[in-house]
Amino acid sequence: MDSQLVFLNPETDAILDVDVQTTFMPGGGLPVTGGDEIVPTVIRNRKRFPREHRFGTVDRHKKGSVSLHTSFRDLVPCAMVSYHDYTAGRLVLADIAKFTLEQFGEYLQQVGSVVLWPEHGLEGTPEGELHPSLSLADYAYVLVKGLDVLCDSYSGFKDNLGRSTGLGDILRTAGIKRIFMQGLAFDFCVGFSALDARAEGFEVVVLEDATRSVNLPGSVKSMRTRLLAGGVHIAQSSDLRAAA
Ligand code: VGL
Ligand code: ZN
Repeated sequence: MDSQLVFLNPETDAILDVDVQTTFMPGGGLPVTGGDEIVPTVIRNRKRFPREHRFGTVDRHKKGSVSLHTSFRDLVPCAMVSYHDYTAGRLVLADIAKFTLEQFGEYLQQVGSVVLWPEHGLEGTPEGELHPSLSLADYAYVLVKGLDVLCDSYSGFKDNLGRSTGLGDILRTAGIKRIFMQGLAFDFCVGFSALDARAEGFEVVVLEDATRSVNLPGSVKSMRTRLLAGGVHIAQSSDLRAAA
């Protein structure tokens, strides 16, 4: 992989730690291979930014949400479901579902196909919080996403229906022009956050070695292609340098 030094600008650069949570690490609800290995790198990178330029996201869901396979009967974790599965009458709700089948059908019609994840980041559990090695006090702002039982949210900037979370405005107000991203997972929440930040006009650099991927079939290759097509830079932590 090409390497190019990146000189940090202390005035206009921010770091965004995406979903650094035990739920995305071995032993967690949605384990990402090697997810735990990034924590020291994440912390080391974060130290290069002043506290007022450190941001984070936390993925947090309620049981019975549209994004979890346990809201349905007879579906395996990570099942892909499309609007066609709905119209064909193949979907049956579990008793814990906090939505109607009609609401789910409408959601599918709008977002296309979805992945029904294993239970992860549950509200009221440690898995729905920052990793214990990280603290809210270390950040200017940490955005919680995924709490809407009717809509998943991969990106920290917009939910999966395209509604703004307000994070872009917060970063703009802080004078941020370029966002460095790290965390979990590259092929979902980091990737979609990067694409949406770019669409909001930020320069975006994903620190690849400080990420790991869920790795569904084709998900890493497809995200990498989208990121490069969208003008997101991919760099390594070792490329970072203090302001020239
Ligand atoms: C994520 C799937 C579901 C992520 C969150 O943080 O990448 N992926 N929820
Ligand atoms: Zn999630």
